[in-house]
Amino acid sequence: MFGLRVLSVFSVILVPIILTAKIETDWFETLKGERAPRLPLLEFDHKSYYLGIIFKGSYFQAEQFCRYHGMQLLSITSAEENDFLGQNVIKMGLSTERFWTSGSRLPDGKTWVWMSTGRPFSFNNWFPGEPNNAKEYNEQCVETKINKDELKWNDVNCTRQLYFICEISWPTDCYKLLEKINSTQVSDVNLPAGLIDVRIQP
Ligand code: GN1
Ligand code: CA
Repeated sequence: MFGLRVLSVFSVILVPIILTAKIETDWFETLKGERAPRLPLLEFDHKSYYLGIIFKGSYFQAEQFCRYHGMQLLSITSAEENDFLGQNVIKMGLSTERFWTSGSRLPDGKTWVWMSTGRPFSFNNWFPGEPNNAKEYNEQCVETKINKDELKWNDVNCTRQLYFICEISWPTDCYKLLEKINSTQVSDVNLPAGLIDVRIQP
């Protein structure tokens, strides 16, 4: 009888606690980088980027590599972001190289969208005369390359072998929380009820 009661206390109270702790640990591990990429990353706004020069591959192989590392192929949504990436490509001595973005018109054959987010282009920086589906090469994917110190975009056939840029967007809540924690002064911290403040008062 006593054993049964202990068992029911265990299952009703302890199991949910243990499960919750496990879920929270998993979430924290993910945030900390357990599943997040272990590649050298660039940071801008609420995104991190991997400028991939490990191998050249098709648009699909580039996307596969990014996904494998918990990221996605690049999307560029502002002139500031385009400039930031361009400056880093130049800094890394890769100005003559071409990189895949996630830009594509594969879904309907005509609308340029970022496959990483599903959004149509809100900003663009095409080379003059692009996109041109040159020589009917079935150019459905977007590469980017430095021209006059900035990244310009061009449509090319998705099977071309190029380097690529992966990205990961940090969820706004997460990002705001990290920002809040980072900017919190120890002297501003109020302890919740039940905790004893042991700080030496000035
Ligand atoms: C041409 O010269 P290049 O390779 O950067 C073409 C592009 C095509 C690309 C296909 C002005 O670019 O539109 O997508 O070849 N540029 C022009 O290989 O025609
Ligand atoms: Ca083109």
